[in-house]
Amino acid sequence: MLIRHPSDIAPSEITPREVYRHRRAFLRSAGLLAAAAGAGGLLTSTAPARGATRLAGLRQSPFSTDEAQTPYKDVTTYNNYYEFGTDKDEPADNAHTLKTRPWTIAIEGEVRKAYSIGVEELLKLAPLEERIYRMRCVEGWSMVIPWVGYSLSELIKRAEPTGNARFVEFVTLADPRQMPGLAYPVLKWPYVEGLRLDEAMHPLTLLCVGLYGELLPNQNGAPVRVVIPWKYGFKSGKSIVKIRFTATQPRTAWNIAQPREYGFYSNVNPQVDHPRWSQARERRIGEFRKRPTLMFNGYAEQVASLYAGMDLKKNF
Ligand SMILES: Nc1nc2c(c(=O)[nH]1)N[C@H]1C(S)=C(S)[C@@H](COP(=O)(O)O)O[C@H]1N2
Ligand SMILES: [Mo]
Repeated sequence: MLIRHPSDIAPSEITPREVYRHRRAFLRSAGLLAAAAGAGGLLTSTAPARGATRLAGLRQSPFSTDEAQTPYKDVTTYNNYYEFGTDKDEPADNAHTLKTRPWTIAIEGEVRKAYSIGVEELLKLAPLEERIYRMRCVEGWSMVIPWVGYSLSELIKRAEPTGNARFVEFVTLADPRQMPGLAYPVLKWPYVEGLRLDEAMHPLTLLCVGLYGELLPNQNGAPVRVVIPWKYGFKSGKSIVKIRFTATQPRTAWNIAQPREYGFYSNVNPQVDHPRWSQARERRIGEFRKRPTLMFNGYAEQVASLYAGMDLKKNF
C-alpha cells in the first residue's frame, strides 16, 4: 500500500472518486461495528432524532446572541469531523461507533497540579450554562448554535499552570477501531489544536458538553470539546482526551497539513483571505443570500484586546 505523507495530501486534493471509495470502506466497517453492538446498531444508522440525555438547570449566559438558531437537524447532520469521514453527512451516519463512556481527560504539562478527570465529574465541575454562539467555518458557512458548557478557565485554574505555560494543546481521540476516517491520511492523526494560554483562559472559550439542552451528539464532538467562537471552526477540537500546557506553540493538525492556508491563530477576519478564496462573506446555513463576515466573528468587543499590536495578516 502506498502511504502518502499527510502533508502531501490536502483535503482539497481528495477527488469525489476517492471519497466514494472511502465511504464504502466506512460503511463496511461501521456495519460490522453496528452488528457487534447488537440491535442498538440498527437504530443509530439513520440521522439522529432529538432525545439524548437532557441537561437540567442550565444558566443563561450574557455572552449569548439573540440571532435565530440554526435548526437542530442542520447542527447535527452538517458536520466536519474527519475521523468519521470527509463528507458533511458522514459524521452523523458513522459516529455512533464512538464510545463516550467511560471517558477521561488528562491535564498535564506545565502545571503544578496535573490531574485526570472523568466525564461525569467534568459535568459537575462548574454550573452548566447555555451559550448561544455564532460559529464560522473556514469553508465559508456559519451557524448559530446553543451550546452547553462552562468556561474552559474553570478546568485550567484547577491545574495551576506554571510560569512557563504559554500555550495549551488539545489532543483529541484517535482510535481506529472507533473511527473509520483514521484509515485515511487526510490529516496527521490525532487531530491536535492549540491556543495561547490567554485565549484559553478567556471567558468566551467554552468547555462544551452539550447542545440544544442535551448531551453532545457524537458527531458534534461528544463527550467533550472546546468551542472558540471568534476563531474558524477547526480550532474547536472535538472529543478531547488530553489538555497539555506548553512553553512553545503547539503544532496543529491543519497547520501541519497546509501551513500556508491555516495558521495558528485562525481568527475570523474578513480582511484576510484564505489563499484560495475570500473570507469577506459567509452563508448562514438556512439562508440564501450571503452576509458579511464580521471581525472576530462579531466578538471583537470581547477579544480584540488579546491581539493589540499584532499584525493579523502575518499572524493569520
Ligand atoms: N477532532 C476533530 N475536531 C474537529 C474537526 C475534525 O475534523 N476533527 N473539524 C473541525 C471543523 S473544520 C469544524 S467547522 C467544527 C465543526 O463542529 P460542528 O460539527 O459541531 O459544527 O469542528 C472542528 N473540530
Ligand atoms: Mo471548519
